[in-house]
Amino acid sequence: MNWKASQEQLEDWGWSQFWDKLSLDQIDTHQEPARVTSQDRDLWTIQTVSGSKQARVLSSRRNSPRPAIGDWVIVEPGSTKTDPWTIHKLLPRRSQLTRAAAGTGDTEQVIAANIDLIWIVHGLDVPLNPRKIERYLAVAWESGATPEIILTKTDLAESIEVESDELASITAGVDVYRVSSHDLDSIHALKSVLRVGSTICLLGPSGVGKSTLVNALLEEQVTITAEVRSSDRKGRHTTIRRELYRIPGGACLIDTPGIRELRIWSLEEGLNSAFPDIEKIATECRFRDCKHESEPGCAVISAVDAGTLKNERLDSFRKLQAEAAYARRTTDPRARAAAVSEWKSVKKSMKQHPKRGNRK
Ligand SMILES: Nc1nc2c(ncn2[C@@H]2O[C@H](COP(=O)(O)OP(=O)(O)OP(=O)(O)O)[C@@H](O)[C@H]2O)c(=O)[nH]1
Ligand SMILES: [Mg+2]
Ligand SMILES: [Zn+2]
Repeated sequence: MNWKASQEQLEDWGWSQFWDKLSLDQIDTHQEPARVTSQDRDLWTIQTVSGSKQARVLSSRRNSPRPAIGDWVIVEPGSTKTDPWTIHKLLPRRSQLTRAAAGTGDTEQVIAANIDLIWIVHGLDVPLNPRKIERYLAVAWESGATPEIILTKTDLAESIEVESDELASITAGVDVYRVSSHDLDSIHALKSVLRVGSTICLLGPSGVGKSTLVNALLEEQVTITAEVRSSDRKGRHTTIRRELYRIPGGACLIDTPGIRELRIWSLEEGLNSAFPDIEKIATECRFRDCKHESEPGCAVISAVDAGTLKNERLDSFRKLQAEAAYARRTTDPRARAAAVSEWKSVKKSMKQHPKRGNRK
């Protein structure tokens, strides 16, 4: 099938001019673009102009990046109808949501690629943890997509106004939506702001209602949900695989498994975007590279002393900053080398000041 003639179908799945320009000279006549919608080990499900297919990666190059959910790839049909398709190439990503993989944390895990929005989902049946939301916001901004906060289970919220006060201080400039699966109007209101062809990745701990929301927006049971534990309202990690769904005539939604711990893989601009208040105050610091720890003339520390910035928020900022620096040191060889030489000069200066070095 000539994919060019049916390109509109791909636009519903998020294809845009961005890749059109890039891929024109990369696609052979027997190849076509497709979007990765799910993955089960070495088998990917892709959306092509002729529907959903199974595909494998051409394994000739060992270290080439593996496709993530949401990736656009160049594919070729299998030799028979039942053969899986072949993924030849990964097209450049417009955005990518990453974290450090579970375990030692020294490998990158791409949660989703080519996303426009990230929905940070929190269930109002449990107290809101502002520090957790800050972490999610920083990671989300870092991806290149725009974060939004989705508060679910409004029907179970006891003190929603208290929650909103606390939330307002950490989510300045971020849209916040409140929904309940028992209130269809709230679901329709959310659905009405979705852009056709845009891609949204849902992110949050287990049991907050991500899959319930996906089903509600699709008006179809596409993914399973399960009750939370009644003792502590913790979820049961029901969704085990990331999957991209399309609302007919609407946006694409990526449902993800509940996150136990969102570890930082890389964090640069995302940190400032999540803490615009600190970024603004920091322009007044005496030193441009002020870390807001104990430097003289630090405007951020002054703001905490003056009570205009919450200490917990600065702590949270520093913690993420330190975690990002740690991740850089342990993963990027160049950054690691720089950190080592910095450490050497610290040790050297301690030798030059033996008293300080020996002081107990
Ligand atoms: N009362 C109420 N219950 C909800 C709402 N949204 C979800 N739930 C319930 O919360 C439980 C967990 O929902 P899921 O959609 O499975 O949660 P999840 O975030 O997908 O969880 P994981 O897949 O484990 O990450 C289910 O019993 C849902 O019925 C809501 O707005 N109100
Ligand atoms: Mg789920
Ligand atoms: Zn400072």
